[in-house]
Amino acid sequence: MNEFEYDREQRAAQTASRGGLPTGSGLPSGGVESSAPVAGIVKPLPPEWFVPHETNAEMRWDTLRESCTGFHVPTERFFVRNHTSTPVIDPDTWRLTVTGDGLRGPAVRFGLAELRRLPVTSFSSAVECAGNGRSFFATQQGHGVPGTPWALGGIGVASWRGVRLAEVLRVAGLRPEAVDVMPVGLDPDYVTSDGRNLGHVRRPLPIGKALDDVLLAYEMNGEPLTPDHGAPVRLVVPGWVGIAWIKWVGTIEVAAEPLHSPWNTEFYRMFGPDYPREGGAPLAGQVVKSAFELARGAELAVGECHRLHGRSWSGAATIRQVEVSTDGGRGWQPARLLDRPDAGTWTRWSFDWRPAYPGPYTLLARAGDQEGNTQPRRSPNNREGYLFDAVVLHPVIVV
Ligand SMILES: Nc1nc2c(c(=O)[nH]1)N[C@H]1C(S)=C(S)[C@@H](COP(=O)(O)O)O[C@H]1N2
Ligand SMILES: [Mo]
Repeated sequence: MNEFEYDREQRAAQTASRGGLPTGSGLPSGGVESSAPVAGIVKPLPPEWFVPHETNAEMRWDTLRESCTGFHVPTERFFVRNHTSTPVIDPDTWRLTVTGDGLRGPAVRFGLAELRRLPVTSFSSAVECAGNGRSFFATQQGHGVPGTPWALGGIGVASWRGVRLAEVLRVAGLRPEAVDVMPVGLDPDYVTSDGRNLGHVRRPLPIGKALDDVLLAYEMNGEPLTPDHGAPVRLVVPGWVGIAWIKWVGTIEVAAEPLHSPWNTEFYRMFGPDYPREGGAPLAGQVVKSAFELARGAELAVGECHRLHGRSWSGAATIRQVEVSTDGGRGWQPARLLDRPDAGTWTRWSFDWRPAYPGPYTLLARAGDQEGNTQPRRSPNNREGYLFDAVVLHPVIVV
């Protein structure tokens, strides 16, 4: 059995046995301590696991290892990105309505039990906010941007189980003329800071992607979806920015002409001097990123061997290689990949380092994927701070 097979087994075991809070180190004695709750998020947000940002909760990378979480992020510690607040929906009375002129006939409604009777598909995939890494535009590129100041914890990988959107559209009677599909969330209307009510969170998806690999998921990590992650049903859109992964889906509009919403016109496009006035194309695929499972500013003992861990991912293709620099980017050495790279998820890696001298160091990790996408020194500046893919400087102190 090679290292990848070993890892795959661990991964399968983890999916099978998930549930409950991680035990062991990483938590203060007495269990999970709750931080100040984030308005609108239902689950507890212990400060060991999350950094709160307004209505959102960022996953902490530095405590991922201590609790032996493995390949998938347990649902309890998965990041949450809410435009408004988590609705708690009764799965027994919930209905999905599929409607629009992209269908041959009238609207079709599905209950949860009906969806569960359709062919089942499951796979692992990363959901990542388009703004993940946004704070580094300011700290590394001197380009301050509004919006949630994510470090790198606006991402999580879970196993998802559900029915293909293609199957549901087929049952609903899709016309060949259909071009766009718009899932609409059941969370409260989104009102901007200047008081405009933009209605329910919703974003059109081109029919090509909708019929390709998109899932209407009702399970995450082997359990029914939890309220914060879209119960009873959310979209899973492999490789695409998180906003495409609409949670709490109530309606799906299928149209024979292009659809628009503020989430594909006003937001989630690249804006700024380098882009057209109406913005670049609606954001679709995610970029390449890498993260250390280590605190920023961590103290490491001089002369000892440290096994550094991290993960790299790309929305476009499987990870091809990961390199680490311990001297601020002058020298690079390959990291050891711990997973067989797989499209749509992350690849874990490790790197052994024995620092010879005390003092401050800057660690860097950079990955490339099979399509030749890599991590540049600078990301394209854009007004909203989307798609930060540059190499992140990770300061540590050797003592
Ligand atoms: N209905 C609805 N769906 C939504 C959102 C939302 O606010 N409302 N946020 C989106 C964004 S921006 C992201 S990044 C992901 C986050 O998924 P998670 O909270 O399960 O991690 O959900 C997406 N789906
Ligand atoms: Mo997002």
